[in-house]
Amino acid sequence: MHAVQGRVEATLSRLLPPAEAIPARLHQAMRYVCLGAGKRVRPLLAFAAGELTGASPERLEIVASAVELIHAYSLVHDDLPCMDDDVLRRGRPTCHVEYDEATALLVGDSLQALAFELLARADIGTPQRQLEMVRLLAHASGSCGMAGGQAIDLSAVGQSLNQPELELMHALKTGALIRAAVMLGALCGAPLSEEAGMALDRFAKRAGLLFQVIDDILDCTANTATLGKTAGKDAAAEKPTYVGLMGLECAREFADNLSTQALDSLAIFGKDAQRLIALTDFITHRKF
Ligand code: GRG
Repeated sequence: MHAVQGRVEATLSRLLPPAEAIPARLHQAMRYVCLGAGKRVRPLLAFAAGELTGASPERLEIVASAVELIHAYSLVHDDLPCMDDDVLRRGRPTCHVEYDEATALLVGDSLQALAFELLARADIGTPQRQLEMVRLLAHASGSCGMAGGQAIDLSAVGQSLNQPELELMHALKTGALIRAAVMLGALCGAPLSEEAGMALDRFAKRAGLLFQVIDDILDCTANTATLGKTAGKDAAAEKPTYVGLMGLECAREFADNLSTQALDSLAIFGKDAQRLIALTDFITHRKF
């Protein structure tokens, strides 16, 4: 994990515009939000999925970075006063606090654009494969994916959602990008059989939901210093969560079941799925 995290940090640092390049303030802010922190869960998943298809690390570092750029953009926009209005992210002042709102907006826009530029320009497969990757990441990020999930999240404040509604919101807001990370990693290597591709997609969906259920649990059980972001925000903002819906104990049980189901979907890959198995364990037991 440390090796992949280090590699992604180095790749992002190489691919982001230098801090002194004009417009320097924007480029400094882009580097501020992307470098030096973050668990890099999505890149780790991309690398682990890539192992199943024999993908090269040179290709994987590009798609992993593209997904991480989209993730970083989403966090910057999510923290803005017009959205979740938060002042702390990854243990540091949020982008609009450290810089200003207009810069934060442009940072998000620029990171999103850079993600697609990377997928389009780097040598990561045949042109047809690259087009498929661009389509996959765009769909996962847009109104039928992450941005759509965020819209549902914003409109659900103060509402009570039932389990299928909550699941849809999280499948879009958090799950879509996690799923894309897994599938993009796999797409960097040899094609999977239809059966294996479906099994991997099942895994990715379950891992995405698991990630979010754990996030809900941590929001009400961990403290701000450990999380590196403001704890207890969901309840304070009257957001529907798994803990709110089913209580803490049932949410934990639900997470354990999802973890087992995610691991079950990997059975078809045998020992090749070792890293995805380890990551599932990491996601299930993470403390921040
Ligand atoms: C603004 C278009 C737009 C989308 C925002 C993903 C998202 C939608 C908002 C993030 C808010 C949030 C706290 C969501 C819960 C799950 C989540 C994505 C947590 C943060 O991801 P981690 O834990 O963060 O992987 P690090 O900092 O480790 O990268």
